[in-house]
Amino acid sequence: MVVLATTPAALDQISLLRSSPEPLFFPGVPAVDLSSPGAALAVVDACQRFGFFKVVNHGVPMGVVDRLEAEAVRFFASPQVEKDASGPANPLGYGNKRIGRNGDMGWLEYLLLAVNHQGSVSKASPVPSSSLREVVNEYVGAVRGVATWVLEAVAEGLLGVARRDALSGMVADAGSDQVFRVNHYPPCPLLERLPDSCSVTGFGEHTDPQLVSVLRSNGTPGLQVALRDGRWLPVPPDRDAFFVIVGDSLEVTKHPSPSIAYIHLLYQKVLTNGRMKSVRHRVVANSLKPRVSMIYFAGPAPEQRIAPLPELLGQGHGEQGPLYRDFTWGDYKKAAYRSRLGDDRLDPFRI
Ligand code: GA4
Repeated sequence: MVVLATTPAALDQISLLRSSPEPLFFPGVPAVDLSSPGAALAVVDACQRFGFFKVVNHGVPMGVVDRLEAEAVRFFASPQVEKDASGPANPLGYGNKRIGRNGDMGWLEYLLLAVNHQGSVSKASPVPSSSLREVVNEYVGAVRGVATWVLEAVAEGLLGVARRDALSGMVADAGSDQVFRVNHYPPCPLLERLPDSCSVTGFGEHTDPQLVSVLRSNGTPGLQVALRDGRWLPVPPDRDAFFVIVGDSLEVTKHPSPSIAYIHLLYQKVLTNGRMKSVRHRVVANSLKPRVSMIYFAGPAPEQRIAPLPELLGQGHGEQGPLYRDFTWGDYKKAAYRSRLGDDRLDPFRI
């Protein structure tokens, strides 16, 4: 974080970040072609190595994506008083600069909605208009297919075809906890008044608590992901692709035997003593162009136990006792909402 002698008042309480001094050498964000025969293996590999990848040839009609983007742009351009009618986000609804309940601030406004197990915005969510509700339903219905495909590929890669639904079933469950958010990062002209080495926080660094998140943005850059060595990698925007982010509840690691991959629900930290993590990511503001992103978060039902899948137990990798106590998604979510964005949310669950 950077501290300046005089910070413009509009940026009050929003953290400034130091930009990366030199461009990173990185071969690029892994891209998985969902229509290719090797897609399932590529997904498992990308989850293991980066916890982040993009999918192309995903089959989601671009018309649906464009319609949602247009509706979102219209909503965020509407008078403040109209937007405020769907807020403040608590946690659902329209939010402006404030993220969560514990003092996190970013250069953005957003709409956060709950989604039911059929992929429709839940009746209780404060949706500003019926046209927005309609297009969000259409979009979420399509994009959760991408999340399901990814979860099925991971389960099949690790457990075999008979258990293909071991993870996706948690999201299809009638009580599953799915969330959808649209973020609008307005241009931040104040950036021009800051030293070149400074960026403004759009959305502070964090990991997503759920299983997987599927993100799509317009062509404005800003998203960055943390590499395993802690350096931040700017992700070039791709309007036609979806970015998949591995969440806290789904972490993938490799057994010491190189050919066997294992998936663990949080449990892998026990195995690697915290060396492998779900991917930290953040968004930095842009001085000129607005960024619009839409993210679907696939979470299980509140009573779902977060523990290793039974097949993965007793396969010789239990050298160390569990470092985390048994807990459910409901427990984890409650704790997440008590945390700050950048916190290590697993901490209270350590034995
Ligand atoms: C991060 C992932 C999702 O955007 C989200 C976020 C939620 C919020 O914006 O209200 C949280 C954040 C997210 C993790 C910690 C808590 C809760 C803000 C925050 C400080 C909707 C979610 O599920 O967790």
